[in-house]
Amino acid sequence: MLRLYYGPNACSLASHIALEESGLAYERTAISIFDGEQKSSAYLARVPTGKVPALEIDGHVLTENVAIQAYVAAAAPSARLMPDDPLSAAVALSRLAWFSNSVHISFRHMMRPMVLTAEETAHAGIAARGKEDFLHNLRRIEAMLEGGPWLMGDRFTLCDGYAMVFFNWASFAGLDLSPLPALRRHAARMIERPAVARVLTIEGSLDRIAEAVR
Ligand SMILES: N[C@@H](CCC(=O)N[C@@H](CS)C(=O)NCC(=O)O)C(=O)O
Repeated sequence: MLRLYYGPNACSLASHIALEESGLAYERTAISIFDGEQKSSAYLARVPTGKVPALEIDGHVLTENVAIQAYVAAAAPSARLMPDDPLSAAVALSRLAWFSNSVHISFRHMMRPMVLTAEETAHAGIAARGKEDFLHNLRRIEAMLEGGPWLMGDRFTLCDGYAMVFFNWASFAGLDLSPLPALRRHAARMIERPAVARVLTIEGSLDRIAEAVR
């Protein structure tokens, strides 16, 4: 039995897309991170990190998008969510790790500088640097799409689902996406996938993304 704990429009979108694309049977529970539900005693009793995503697998709780995605890919080999050859699989894993440890963090600095310091005079500077880093990271993803149409070439992989998190956040933050045509084409291709469209509908962001790719 699988149950995904996710926050609508949070980074857990990467795991949500992986599960929906995998064809595995799973249940989902939305956690309202804007209301602080991830810090409730009920959630902390299940997921001590107090973060989303978390995947409950027969009572075992797995955290971290990269680990959840790797589990899903291994549990559903017929969905072919990772490249087949070892080098390409390692490159895909390297991209997933970078998404998690750098791209996510740059957006966090941009939107939530207060998590780094309570010193209010520092917030504008941290947010500005976060925005600069996030835009730089989006340009790197744009360059990765050069060989396209997917991030790892001719086939959808877990990397594409994770990249959707950042397109979603960029459109939510109202960033100018016109200098990133490949990223916009990628998002347009993503929302044509029935599994991705289902997830974005459930999370409430399909219409905004459809507008942003026009
Ligand atoms: N590296 C983790 C990051 C998890 C994370 O920071 N999740 C955020 C949502 S994007 C969260 O739960 N924030 C709520 C909080 O920190 O209170 C992963 O990729 O799973």
